[in-house]
Amino acid sequence: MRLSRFFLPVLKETPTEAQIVSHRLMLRAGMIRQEAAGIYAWLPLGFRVLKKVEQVVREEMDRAGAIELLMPTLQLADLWRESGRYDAYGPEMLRIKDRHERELLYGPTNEEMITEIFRAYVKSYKSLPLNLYHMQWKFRDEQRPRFGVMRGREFYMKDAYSFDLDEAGARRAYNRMFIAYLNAFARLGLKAVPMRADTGPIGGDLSHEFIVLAETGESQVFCHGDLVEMGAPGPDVDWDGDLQPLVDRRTSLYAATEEMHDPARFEREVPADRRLSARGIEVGHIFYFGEKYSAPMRAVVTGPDGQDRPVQMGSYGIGVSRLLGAIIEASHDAAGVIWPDGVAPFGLGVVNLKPGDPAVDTACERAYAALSAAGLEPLYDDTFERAGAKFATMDLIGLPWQLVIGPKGTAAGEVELKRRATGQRETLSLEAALSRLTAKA
Ligand code: 5CA
Repeated sequence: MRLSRFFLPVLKETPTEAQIVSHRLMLRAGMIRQEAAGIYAWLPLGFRVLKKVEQVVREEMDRAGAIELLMPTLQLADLWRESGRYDAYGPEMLRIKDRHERELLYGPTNEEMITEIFRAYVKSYKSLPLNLYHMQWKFRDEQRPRFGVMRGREFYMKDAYSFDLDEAGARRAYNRMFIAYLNAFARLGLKAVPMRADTGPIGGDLSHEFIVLAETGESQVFCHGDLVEMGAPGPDVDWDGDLQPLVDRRTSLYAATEEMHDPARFEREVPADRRLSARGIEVGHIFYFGEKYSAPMRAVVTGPDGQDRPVQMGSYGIGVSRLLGAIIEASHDAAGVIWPDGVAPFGLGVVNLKPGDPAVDTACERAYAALSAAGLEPLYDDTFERAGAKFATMDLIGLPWQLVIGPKGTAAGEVELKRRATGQRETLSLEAALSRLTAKA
């Protein structure tokens, strides 16, 4: 992409309405624009990152055996009356009427609808296990939308729903999601700690939140310090095998959100020097709730014994749009965002320090063509801005590499390659820089 033809409305001023760094940087880097309280337009740069994050989450869901579909944003109120949640959900639910006075709602989550789809088609244990997921906009009329995409009213969620014959099967499904979540967050450059959590309006008796530690987090959390550095199991686990030991390793150490915190247990189980009390951002939340929806909505399957029983369910959410804020909170400096390689909106920036200079233009065009062909998705700054402004914009938008090409260097056969994360610069020939960069592709 040529910057001269892109739409990147960066802000010079620091927006005063933004209280936390990720919100400020997303506004300044021209990623999002607030259209109403908690409702954002995703500008091209932000939209590119959203798609990258979504793709990482998708790949890890697919790896764990979940199957993607897409449900609508609008749902019939009658469906929610079947589970009893239409009245129970309260003012967070956006209720809508169509021209026939039919009651609809903008979905805050999809347990009811997925149960309706399941019961329409699946009748036998032979179709199980099944895990269906989608990525869709949700609406919750939050009392205090704030911190940009962190707590929006309209936000983008990945939600998965598992169906199993019995509790043992449902636990295996839960464990698969537990591991898939750790892997997805690790790929996004995040250290996410699973913590025992309250189930709130989703319900059920087993639940973990995945928390990224950050000073600006909305939740107070308590955990054993070792959990933060434990790392993810990686993609090569036996997804059909027994994942319980991997889960147990992470759930046997104390970790709880404020609502579930037991100070006496915390002090008993965690040595004083390992006690971590911190703020955290909830990036994912998984629930096992058994028959909470399948019983009232009569989603039953016939078991091997010929008996019908309500299917055992769990649901698994990731705040995809919130993740952008969490990644920025975890990875930025005074100059701007530092995107982890896998989710950067462009693979690198090519900075032309003197557009119009034939030698520099030629070198830049060569670099741009070679890097594009290698699939690196370069953003080529071919604009006539001052050099200082170009560097500031590149640092602000946080692409992993900057390839800087100017008249002096070009005369000497040299370019400069800068790693955004470390600030390290290296002078080398254009050929060497291109082969270094394309080797990473
Ligand atoms: N049905 C379940 C799981 S699919 C569910 O809705 N869980 S949830 O309420 O915990 O939401 C899942 C994830 O969505 C949360 O972990 C959080 O990362 C994200 N999320 C929830 N509310 C918001 C919000 N207002 N703005 C941005 N992200 C949100």
